[in-house]
Amino acid sequence: MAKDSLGNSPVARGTFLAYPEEIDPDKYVIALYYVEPNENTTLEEAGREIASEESIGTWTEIKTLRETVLKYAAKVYKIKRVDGSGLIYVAFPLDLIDFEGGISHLLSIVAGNLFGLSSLRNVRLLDLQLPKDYVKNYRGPKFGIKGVRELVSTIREPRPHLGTIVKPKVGLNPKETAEVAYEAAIGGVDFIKDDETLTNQKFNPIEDRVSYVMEKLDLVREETDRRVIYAVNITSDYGELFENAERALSHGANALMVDVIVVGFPALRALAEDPSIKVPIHVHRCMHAAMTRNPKHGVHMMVIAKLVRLAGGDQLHTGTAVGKMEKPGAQAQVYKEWGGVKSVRRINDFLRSEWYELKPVMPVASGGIHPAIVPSNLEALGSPDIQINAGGGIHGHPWGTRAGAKAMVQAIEAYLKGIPLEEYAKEKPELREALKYWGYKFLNQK
Ligand code: RUB
Repeated sequence: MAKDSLGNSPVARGTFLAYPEEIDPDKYVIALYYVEPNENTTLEEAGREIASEESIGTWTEIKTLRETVLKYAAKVYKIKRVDGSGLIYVAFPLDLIDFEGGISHLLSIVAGNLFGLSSLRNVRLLDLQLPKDYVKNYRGPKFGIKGVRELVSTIREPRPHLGTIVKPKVGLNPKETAEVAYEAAIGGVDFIKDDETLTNQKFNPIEDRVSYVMEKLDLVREETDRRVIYAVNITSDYGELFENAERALSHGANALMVDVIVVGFPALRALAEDPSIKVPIHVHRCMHAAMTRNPKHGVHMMVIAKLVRLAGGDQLHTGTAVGKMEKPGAQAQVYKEWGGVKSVRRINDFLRSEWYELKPVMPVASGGIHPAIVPSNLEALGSPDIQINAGGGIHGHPWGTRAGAKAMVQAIEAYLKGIPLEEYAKEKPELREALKYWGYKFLNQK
């Protein structure tokens, strides 16, 4: 007899199982899991263990499981099996969830103890379907795609935005940072950001950095009539996070940036909902791969994207089609559509789509991008509502940052005009040089 830690009593069986037609998606949060149970555990048992552990159950039958408690039980209502593993849909009743508790409470349920259950060899939260009654408790992005476009005047003729990360990652002083920012902005970028590890270190404090960079960007505005956004990385523990925001804003910052996984979704939400913060928030995701990279275990980037939209990020890194970072893995037969470049596109399309009242979020492709791989990225990831960020792919140009930015602008133009890069490069020396220097690095990398 297969191990069944819930016991085989009719109560245990009925409590955590439902027929699909019994689940009204307006009344449940629905979580989709990829599950590989351990030997001696069936998929159905695995599903019931998740539903039980994350709602009203425990490892044994208990005397305090009263009739009045049963309505809070999560229910497994659909299982798709393939070779011992499978996809399991679990519906969590809305009454189980503390709406005031926000994302932390939601995660403690749908992504809580279940990851450590010994009966599961692997389990990955692939997606969350959140009903309107839940989503309406969140304000989402203040700016969203449209708001960011308004700032850089690309509303009338939408095109992909070009961003850069000041490089080297750390080590420059505020004046040197501002010099690099000026060169990139004059070269044509719409957006400049700090790298994920530069915050308020002694060698480059936020106040000085922001003052110098914004001075240079004001100059760019006078010279070119273009407004360029600078997202200041304020990532830090909670109290300091708001101190950093204040330091940046009081010195003229026109955007903020946070590393969402390390500061936490509630911190992002608190920033986005703070009425004194009247600038867009760029969301970096360093450390996400600790939970998103393994195709069998962890949390899919789609879930992180949904939570960032709830929390109020205006722009979010979602990955590249071609670049230096790995794509989400897709070995598992059973859910191919959740892996690879297709899944990045799927996330981007979610961020761009209508989602109740919450504004769309600008997806950001970043990581090893240089001109030659711009068309493949735009084609695969969707355009024009996307920002392409290049760090090394701009500052590493043999002629320097300004030429590097120009080459990237030219690559985007070529794609939008439907002209092959090599042909467009005949009239564009910066692009020609970039193609000569980097070739098609990363293009055929698996
Ligand atoms: C960009 C960079 C970013 C990564 C993050 O620099 O390193 O931090 O893109 O990855 P460069 P992701 O352009 O020189 O590679 O966007 O996938 O989270």
